Amino acid sequence: MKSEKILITGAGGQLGSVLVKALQNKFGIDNIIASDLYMLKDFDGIFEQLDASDISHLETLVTKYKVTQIYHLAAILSAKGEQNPIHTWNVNLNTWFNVLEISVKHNINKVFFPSSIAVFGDMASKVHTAQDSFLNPSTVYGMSKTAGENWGQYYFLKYGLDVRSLRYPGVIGYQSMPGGGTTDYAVEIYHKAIKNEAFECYLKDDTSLPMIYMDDVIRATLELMDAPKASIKIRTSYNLQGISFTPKDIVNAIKTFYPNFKVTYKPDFRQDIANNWPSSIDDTHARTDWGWKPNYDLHAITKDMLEQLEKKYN
Ligand code: NAD
Ligand code: AKB
Repeated sequence: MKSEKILITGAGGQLGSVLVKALQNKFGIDNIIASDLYMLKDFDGIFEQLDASDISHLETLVTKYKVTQIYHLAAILSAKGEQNPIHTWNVNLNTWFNVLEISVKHNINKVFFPSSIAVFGDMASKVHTAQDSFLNPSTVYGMSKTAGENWGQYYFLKYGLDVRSLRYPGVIGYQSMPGGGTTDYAVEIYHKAIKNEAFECYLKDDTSLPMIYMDDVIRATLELMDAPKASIKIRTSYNLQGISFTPKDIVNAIKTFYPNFKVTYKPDFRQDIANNWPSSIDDTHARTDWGWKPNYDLHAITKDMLEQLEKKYN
């Protein structure tokens, strides 16, 4: 196998911190260049401080390490993005333009762009939302992901750049904390349960959203990036489903392990965001084109989260 040199932007985030380790295991620690706005504490491997809005610094790193693949994770997520919409648009799209331009200029082999269920709005059907649904996102984050998907496809069609992308559901993992999304409650709730603290949920108890466990989402990403080029039929972004559940479902699952766990509900602005998102996703194309299949259901997620967090806190 030809050796790869892989640059990851936004590597210090919820996903990046786990994806970097998976890539280090797969390709070797010396072939992975993690980068983020801020230095990471106790990082094992190659790390570069990089604001991906700075195209000349991005190019310097691509040249310095002879980068062959880029995973562009840097972004501002849905809830945080609403606090400063224009800034969110600029960060999410300008960093992406920089990655696309530098990738073409330096003949990068493959580029990964994480999109989101946030691309859907109230004109898509809520249940089993289809791949080719009409996209009318309600957040600036969703707007930036919708535009980002189309820019990825444009670079594929116009320059032959091998851009691959997934519409991630909300990601749940014990390894890292989420960074300002609408689905963050589904991670925070496990930390509260483990610490024997009550949880105040900012979504209503019956709000069903598509979610995915960290192991599954990392595997999906690596499987997509490993798939033969000819099997990648969608160059905007693939729908991806893990499992759908409501806050009430997750509370019931936690209560099978911690019967005294207490939750109250106080919906805030994130409820409006969630109301516009699908409750489940039709990912037939991912299953057919490159063999996607999730492994974790809510019980398996809950069991693993609680076991792993117990080790972390105790
Ligand atoms: P996160 O907020 O935890 O991490 C994002 C990282 O990007 C942060 O470490 C931040 O410092 C960095 N960043 C922000 N601006 C930057 C810039 N200008 N230059 C360089 N780095 C910058 O997000 P995450 O959950 O790890 O998500 C990673 C990607 O996956 C994002 O593109 C996100 O939209 C997408 N995604 C995540 C989820 C999820 O549930 N976590 C779901 C759907 C899509
Ligand atoms: C968010 O809630 O913003 C993210 C996402 C689903 O894109 N977790």
